[in-house]
Amino acid sequence: MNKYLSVSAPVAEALAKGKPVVALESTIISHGMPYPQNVETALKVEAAIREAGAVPATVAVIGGKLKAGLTPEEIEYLGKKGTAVTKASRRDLPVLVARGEDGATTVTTTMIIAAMAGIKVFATGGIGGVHRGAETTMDISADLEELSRTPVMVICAGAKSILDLGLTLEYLETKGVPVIGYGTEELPAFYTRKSGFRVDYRVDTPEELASAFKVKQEMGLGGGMLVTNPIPEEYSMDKAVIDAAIDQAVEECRLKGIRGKETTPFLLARIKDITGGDSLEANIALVLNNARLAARVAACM
Ligand code: PSU
Ligand code: MN
Repeated sequence: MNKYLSVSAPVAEALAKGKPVVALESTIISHGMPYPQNVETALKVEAAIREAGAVPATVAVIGGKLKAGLTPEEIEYLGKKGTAVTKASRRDLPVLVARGEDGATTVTTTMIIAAMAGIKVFATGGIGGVHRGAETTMDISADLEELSRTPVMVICAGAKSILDLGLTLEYLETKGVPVIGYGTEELPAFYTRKSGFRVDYRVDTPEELASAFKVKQEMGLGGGMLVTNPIPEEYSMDKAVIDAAIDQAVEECRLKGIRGKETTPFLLARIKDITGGDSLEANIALVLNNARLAARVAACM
């Protein structure tokens, strides 16, 4: 086992016994939602995974340790500290760990730590991707690169149209990452079930997701797989409302000159403020939905 890795007792026990385990990220806690809803949601998502018969492994860097599996106290600590916790992508891990600091893991670093621990399935809300205007800013999330190299299945609700969804799909194609629609031919756009873009394959059962992932690893192709699971109908938002909020947030981001790792957290917070509580409710519902699917897929592995 990697000397910097620390797997919690329940997660270690489940892995040793071959029981299903689902990884969860922590940037969604620190940077993705306000306190205390972030902590409540994180605990609810863990509970949903347990109810579905799997063991949750929320991932973070705490005191320089790469943690797979947090206690409720550790989740509360990260949630309260909020954006004061370093948002940790691949490039941040060396210095954070060497200094013994804390970090909230993005999709990228959650995949890295999950893979180190031997966890194959990871549920979240949305992934990073190619930002709008990337043809000049070159702002492309490290999440896409990680999906191409690290063998973890990421189950999300698609990507928000804060990103250029067409370019995000092009990038994933170039990198050889399969983009699967769960019960849909169309890429979901996080708050809405449709985006106007097609996924590579539609898959309708957890068994088939698990089997495609297994075949990918057995062929030696390496890398991950992206499963996009549409938000439940009853929580999906009005496309015109959410698109207007996103356009406004993207424009404010440009005018303020916000760049780099601050971009995504800024956009997420602005969208939440512009749309009031509606987007937060949708966000919570879709994460729970993804966690339940992830638990079922993990059980098939
Ligand atoms: N997109 C969302 N919600 C999120 C994130 C992205 O809809 O919470 C977070 C995830 O942790 C993701 C990260 O991995 O932001 C991507 O950040 P960046 O765009 O800076 O790579
Ligand atoms: Mn970026």
